[in-house]
Amino acid sequence: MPDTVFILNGPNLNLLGTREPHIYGTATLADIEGDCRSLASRLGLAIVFRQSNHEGDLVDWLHEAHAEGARAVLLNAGAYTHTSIALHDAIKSISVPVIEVHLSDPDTREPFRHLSYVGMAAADCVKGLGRRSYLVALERAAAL
Ligand code: CA2
Repeated sequence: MPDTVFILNGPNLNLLGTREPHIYGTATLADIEGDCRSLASRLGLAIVFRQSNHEGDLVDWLHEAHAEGARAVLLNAGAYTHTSIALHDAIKSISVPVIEVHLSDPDTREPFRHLSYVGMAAADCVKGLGRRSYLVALERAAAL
C-alpha cells in the first residue's frame, strides 16, 4: 500500500467537538476524517483513519502501517505523546515516516505537555493549526 497514509488518533480524540472548543475547536473527529478523505482523494492517496484510547492499539497500527508498506503515518497520539516510550520505540522500529500532529500547540500549554516522546522519534510535526494541522500534515506526506 505505498500510496496509503495511516492517520492514527489516540485517547479522548473520539470526544472532540464536545468540550474545550477554545483549545481544540468545534470539529468532531468525523469532521476531520471527512476533511482528510476529501484532500486525500485530490492528492491521489488512500487513507486508513483510526482512533483508539489504548496505547497498544496505536503500537499495533504503527507496525501494520510498516507491514503494509504505507507511505506515511500521521499520528496524533493525544496525551500518550507526552508519556509513551512504547510509541517512541514503535516509531523508531519502523521505516515508514511518522508525522506528529496536534490540534493545539502543546509547547504553549502546561509544562507537562512540552515533552514529546513521539516528537523525539518522528520525522516531522504539524501543530497548533486546529483541524488544518491534519491537512498540512497530509500534504507533507504526499510530498514524501
Ligand atoms: O492538541 C492535540 O491534538 C493534543 O494531542 C490533544 C490531546 C492532548 O493531550 C495533547 O497534549 C495535545 C488531548 C485530546 C483531548 O481531546 C479532547 C476531546 C474532547 C474534549 C476535550 C479534549
